[in-house]
Parts: sequence; C-alpha cells; structure tokens
Amino acid sequence: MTALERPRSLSELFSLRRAGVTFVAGGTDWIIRNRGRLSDDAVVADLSLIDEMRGISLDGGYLRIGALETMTSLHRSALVRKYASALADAAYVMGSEQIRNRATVGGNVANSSPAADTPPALAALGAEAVAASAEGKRRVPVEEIVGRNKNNLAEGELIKEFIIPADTERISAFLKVGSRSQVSISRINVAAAVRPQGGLYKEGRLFVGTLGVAARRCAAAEAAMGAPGLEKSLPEALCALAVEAIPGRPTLPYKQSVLRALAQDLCAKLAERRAADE
Ligand SMILES: Cc1cc2nc3c(=O)[nH]c(=O)nc-3n(C[C@@H](O)[C@@H](O)[C@H](O)COP(=O)(O)OP(=O)(O)OC[C@H]3O[C@@H](n4cnc5c(N)ncnc54)[C@H](O)[C@@H]3O)c2cc1C
Repeated sequence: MTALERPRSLSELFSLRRAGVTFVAGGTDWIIRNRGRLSDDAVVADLSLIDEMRGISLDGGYLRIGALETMTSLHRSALVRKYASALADAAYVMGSEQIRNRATVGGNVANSSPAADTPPALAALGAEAVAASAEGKRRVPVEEIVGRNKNNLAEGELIKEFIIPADTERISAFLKVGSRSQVSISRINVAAAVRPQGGLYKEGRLFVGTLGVAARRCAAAEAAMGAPGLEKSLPEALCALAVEAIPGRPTLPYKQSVLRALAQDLCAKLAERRAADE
C-alpha cells in the first residue's frame, strides 16, 4: 500500500532514508500528475508540517521566503511587496483564489512548468533557492533550478527557502498574458528588476517565461533598458529572444506580438513604481 509520511522537521524527513520518496506541498500540480498513478510501494512525504520551510523575514540585507509560503501569503506580505514587487505581482495573478491559497512558491519552482509565473519573477530579483538534502544545503540561482518541465534538483533534494537581496534602490515588476484575463496559465510572462537612473533603468535583470523554459534571461533587453530609445530597442530585443528560443514554432508570431505589447506595459509599470518611490 502507498505510504504517507508527515514529518515535522527536515531532519525527520531526511531520516526516512527511503528510496523514491515523492514530496507533496500544496498538491495543486502533484495531485493532477499522480492521481491514480502511484505504485503500491510509493512513499509520499507531505511537507506541509515542516515549520522550517515557512516564514517571510528580513535578515542581514536579504529577504527570506520559506518554500511552503503560498501565493496568497506572498502577495499579502508587506515585505514581499516592498523588496520583491515582481514576486508579489506574479503571486497575485496566479490561478484562482482557491489555487493561490494552496499553491506554494517552492512547488511552483520545483514543478518547473515553462508557463510558471514565479520563476521569472524570482530570477529577475536575483533569488537563490536553498536546496536541502540529507547531505546538507546549497544555494542555487533560481534560473539554474528550473529545467524543461523538470527541475535540476538532485534525487532526495528539496527547496527549503528562497533568499532575495533586499535592495530599496531597486524596483521590479512582473506581467503576464494568458488566454483569459483570470485563472489563466501564461502564454507569455516577463519580469524585470532594475535600478532607476535618470529616465533609464540600470543594472537590469530581465527574464521571460514560456519560451521553452520557465525563466530565460534576455541580456539584450537588459542593455536596452539602460540606454536611450528603449521604447524601440526593448521590444526588438524581446522579439529576437523569442526567435532564438523557439525558432520556427507556429506560436512564434503570436508570442512576438504579445512581447511587443508587454514591453510597453512593463515600461509603464516600472515608470509608475519609480514615480511612487520618488
Ligand atoms: C486550476 C489551476 C490553475 C493554475 N494556474 C497557474 C497559474 O496561473 N500560474 C502558475 O504558475 N501556476 C498555475 N498553476 C499551477 C500551480 O498551482 C502550481 O505550480 C503550484 O505553485 C505548485 O505548488 P504546490 O504547493 O501545489 O506543489 P505540489 O503540487 O505539491 O508539487 C508540485 C511539484 O513540486 C514538487 N515540490 C513541491 N514542493 C517542493 C519543494 N519545496 N522542494 C522540492 N520539490 C517540491 C512536488 O514533488 C511536485 O513534483 C495552476 C494550477 C491549477 C490546478
């Protein structure tokens, strides 16, 4: 019979030392993927009682976000809104209210869907995931954790928390377009974190989701945001990234036209945030 384990700490979880343990957090992806498909000897570890994987706090210049924090807790958090507004934006537009109440940020990254909303936001913010296993912990940039529909965690490793530089000089934003205005998976999403300087945006980090992987960096778009004429050069850079990432795909023209519109909206949203900070 399938076994269910409900450890209360990471050390209890790692002491299970059973091969092939599968983790479940909020279950919003896991249940859909595993319903009726678990083998009799499967071991399911429910992570939800592990308090070390919860909490949002500011510590030594970094924002720490436990992997079990839900989309609702992220977008309601004053700390997330202040230091990581792109992540608050992504959490706010994800799924329905019921999904946001269950879906965890660790699960969203670990699931690694190319259309996931939090990975580009976290990557733009320079977030690192703290990966933990019985062997210890390591810090990995979020964009290196997400692969193509598969994460790059090692066997038995999980995401304990995320660490984001807490920088008040930086503003950030996330935008997505789906097939509907609500409860819609992203057709395209984009996130940027920048340092405003004059009318330009320096030291930018810009990531696009849905182009084959959940978070693809666009160096040309980052350069465009820091130079005059960004209204023209930013959409051009994003469209060129789409050609490079998904050449010849039937969805390419659609994605390019959405990226052009998102580039404009991103500039407008960042300008709004810059003005609010002044
Ligand atoms: C109706 C609906 C609408 C949705 N809309 C959106 C949307 O708009 N945008 C979007 O991005 N997503 C959307 N999703 C997917 C979203 O709910 C999930 O990606 C969610 O964030 C996953 O978190 P979870 O806690 O439910 O993970 P689970 O379902 O529990 O787990 C997902 C996967 O991650 C692994 N896992 C979970 N936590 C960890 C961890 N800490 N470390 C390592 N591995 C872990 C599990 O083993 C499993 O493989 C939607 C889902 C549904 C059902």
